[in-house]
Amino acid sequence: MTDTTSTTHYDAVVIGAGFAGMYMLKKLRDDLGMKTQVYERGSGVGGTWFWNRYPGARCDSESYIYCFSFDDDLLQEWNWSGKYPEQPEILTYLNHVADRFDLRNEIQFNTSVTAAHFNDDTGLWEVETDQGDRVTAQYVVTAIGCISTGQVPQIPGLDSFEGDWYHTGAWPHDGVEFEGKRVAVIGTGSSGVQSIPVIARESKHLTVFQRTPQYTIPARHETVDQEFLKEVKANYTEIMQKSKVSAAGMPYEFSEKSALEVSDEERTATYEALWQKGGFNFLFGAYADISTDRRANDTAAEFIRGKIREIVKDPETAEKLLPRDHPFASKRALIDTNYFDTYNRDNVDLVDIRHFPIEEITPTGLRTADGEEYEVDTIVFATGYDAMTGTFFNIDIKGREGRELKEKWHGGPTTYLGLATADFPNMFMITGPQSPSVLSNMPVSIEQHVEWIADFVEYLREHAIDVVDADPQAEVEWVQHVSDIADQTMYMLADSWYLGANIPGKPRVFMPYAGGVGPYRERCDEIAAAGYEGFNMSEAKEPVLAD
Ligand code: N01
Repeated sequence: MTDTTSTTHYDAVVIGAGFAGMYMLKKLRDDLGMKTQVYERGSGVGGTWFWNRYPGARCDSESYIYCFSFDDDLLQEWNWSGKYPEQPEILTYLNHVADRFDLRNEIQFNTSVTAAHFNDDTGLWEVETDQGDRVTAQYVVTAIGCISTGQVPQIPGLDSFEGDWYHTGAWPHDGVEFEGKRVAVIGTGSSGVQSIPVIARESKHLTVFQRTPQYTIPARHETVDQEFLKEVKANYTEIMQKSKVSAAGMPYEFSEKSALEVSDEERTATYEALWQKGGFNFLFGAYADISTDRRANDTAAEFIRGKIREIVKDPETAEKLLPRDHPFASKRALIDTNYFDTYNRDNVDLVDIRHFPIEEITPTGLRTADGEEYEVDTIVFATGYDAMTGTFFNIDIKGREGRELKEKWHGGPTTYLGLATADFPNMFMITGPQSPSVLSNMPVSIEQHVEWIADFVEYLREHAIDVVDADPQAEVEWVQHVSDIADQTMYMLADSWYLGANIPGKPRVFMPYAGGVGPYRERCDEIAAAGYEGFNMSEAKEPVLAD
């Protein structure tokens, strides 16, 4: 596609400037001395935190572990204010990181990569952007996020709607005025559960359109306890190390007990204590078999249903909110601030669209299949993402002999370690499909991938290897392993975006790796120690050096 004689050549092109792209740039540029170009579609750094500015947006990981750990001074100097960091605070942090490490010069903003084609003759990637850039690079690293292509369902009539509508993942930077407005929120995943309580407070009336009721645990959000932060800072090395070898990238205590080996009284007391403590403690700290044994899981699910009945005053509304069709934490586990309480407000209604889906959006609102009309001024789509693969497919990626990534992955993504995919040489994916990614505290998984990729690139340079590709057989075995692990979990029993179930026509394949952050890291390290087992390496026909 590109005339390589007239283009700029880079050692590496990185796509995206969120946590992943920023750190990858720093490693390649500062540690390996590589000429690196980052392309970022937003006008600033931050990735998901640049786009997700909806009311109530904050992270479910506690702030002291939702950050980079690669620099001790950075860890010591940054002071989080919220226990769970809010979007503006995370974005401020990421801007601070960009300034502190002088990253902006190599990031071209407002630029989407539209195509990346591997040239078999030169062993180089040819990259094009929507701003007319045509460059070559030895390596392409995707740092495009797992949840970055929003999905607005195809409901007839949206074009005719006379009010305003928004998707949570593409929120206007100057905010949305809800005062005096009748608002519809469609969707009750993480984004819905976070935004609904805030929109309820700000709007005249809120109607929530719920397809699947959710299990959610109170976050117990508060300002950071300064004494706690002091203790954290004194012990950061151990805390981060514990996170790196843990199951989910968080330094929590994990229970080793079975929910079925204790008395009903003891179990209820444990659940109650963890419900009061809040956050992911409930999921990790209760019982080891909640995520693998349906009977154990049922005990937690029933406890949460009891809490919903207790909190929500109107029994009919409470009944609609009870999750029954999937196990607890088989969809993304949620934590919330006043979610169920919100349904006690006079200005909030809940509409069950499982049985009577939204049939049409009219100029003045929404109509459901039972013929009910809901007049609204504003519609908020909290309807999620074409996760894990959608953003890859937005880019025309072609590997060896013009093979399209979209065609290779038409039955679901296939990768080696979630880091590479056979026939797409010299392309690395940060938190790609079949790595722990979205089942973990993301910065921990991102740092592991960035450091592993940088070590590998250094190894390749030291060994004068120009082209590296995942071995197809190693990939087949990894894909099988990912699937075998998933089959042992509750994840297979829900219609979730982990399985692509939210996107009509998407193959039902479990996309992240559920074997745990610690064991995954160990496997990656073993592979590296064995001379990067499972990768085929060769010299390029015409090596090209960046100036
Ligand atoms: O999206 P979701 P999200 N008609 O896919 C419903 C991360 N995140 O943006 O469950 C009607 O989870 C859908 O219903 P159902 C986090 O990893 C993190 O909330 O498919 N309804 C569901 O209720 C998270 O998991 C944070 O039946 C439709 C909702 O919309 C991921 O991003 C904050 C529909 C979508 O839920 C995505 O979360 C925010 C349709 N056609 C996000 N299509 C934090 O860390 C979908 N729905 C806090």
